[in-house]
Amino acid sequence: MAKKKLNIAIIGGGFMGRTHSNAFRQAPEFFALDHEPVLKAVCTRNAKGAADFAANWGFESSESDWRKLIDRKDIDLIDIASPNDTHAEIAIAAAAAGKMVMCEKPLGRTAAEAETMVAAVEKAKVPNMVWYNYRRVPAVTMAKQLIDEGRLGKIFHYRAKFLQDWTISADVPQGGRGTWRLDANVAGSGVTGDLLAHCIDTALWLNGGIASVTGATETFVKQRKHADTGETAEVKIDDASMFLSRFKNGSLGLFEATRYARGHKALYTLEINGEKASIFWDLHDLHRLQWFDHRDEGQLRGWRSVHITDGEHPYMSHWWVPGLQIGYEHTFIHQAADFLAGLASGKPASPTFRDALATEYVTDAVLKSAKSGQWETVRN
Ligand code: SOE
Repeated sequence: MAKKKLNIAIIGGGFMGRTHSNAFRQAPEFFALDHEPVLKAVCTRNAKGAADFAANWGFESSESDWRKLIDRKDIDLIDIASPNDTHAEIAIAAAAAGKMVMCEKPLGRTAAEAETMVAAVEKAKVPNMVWYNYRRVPAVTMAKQLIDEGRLGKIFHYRAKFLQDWTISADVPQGGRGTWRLDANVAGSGVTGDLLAHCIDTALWLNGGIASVTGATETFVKQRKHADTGETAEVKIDDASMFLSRFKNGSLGLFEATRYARGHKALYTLEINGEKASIFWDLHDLHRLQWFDHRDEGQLRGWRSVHITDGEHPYMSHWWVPGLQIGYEHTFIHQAADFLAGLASGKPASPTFRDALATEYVTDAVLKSAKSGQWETVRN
């Protein structure tokens, strides 16, 4: 059967533009899909940069004005991989033009902004998805399966952290290429929207909704030079953020994200403790799932380190032979494949924009609580 061509335009040629381009290139090579992704166009602000990116990744054309892509009849899907302050405007215009929309996380800079994006894709009834890639680490997907099968029993605790150390120096500017995450106007928030959002998305998926939170944030470096203006200005993002939560299922949550954990570059870990069993996962050892089962024979009871590389593990039958592991970029390939499979089956892959809005409600409540010093109810 001839495959249906799906013409894709990616907006953004940075780190995420690369992960998404690679995902759409690789997905049809490893997954049997009805759709054939076609890299039609890439857009970055700099025309030469866009042309170079297009040549490197095999895009048919390049642009420096994203609006031209929205007007093009030969584009089916707009994939937003540009900084956070561009997400809403592009997504709303793309949906109004009847295009499918995929968006890098976080969906919006605030929940209010994200709501406008959800309304736009739902009004236009266009397929949509947010790139919360860590759901598609095979070990994390497997954790979801084990929880859904009831193997952990009642869940008591959910614990997650995402630690980095790249902004400790006061010389790192705010704003500009590579450092826009430090500019609140562009990013919305600091580690709450950038890193905790990953932890929250995974938590909501694995352990269900969060009812209330109490949090604290800190901005350790108060002033930084702005890369665009050269002026030193107040830093308005949170450098570190932590919160306690009550999940709707009665379990307690403990979350932390920071860019000031010296020695840690991207340490995302999560642990879930249930009545019958516990799970631990670590991004630096992403192909392993640590599993403790209280039902094991007493003398031999202990933590097992399961190498998630067998054909029977999630996604792994699509890759090499048992025992050979895959990595970070594969999470994006899995997500692209799931999105395309969802188009064919009519069963949308998650997280949709609406699913991702739930994360925004939590991050908004954490930031509100950091200001109020109170427990805050999470909108649902
Ligand atoms: C920040 O450094 C960052 O690149 C995040 O923006 C990504 O979402 C995360 O996966 C890795 O760290």
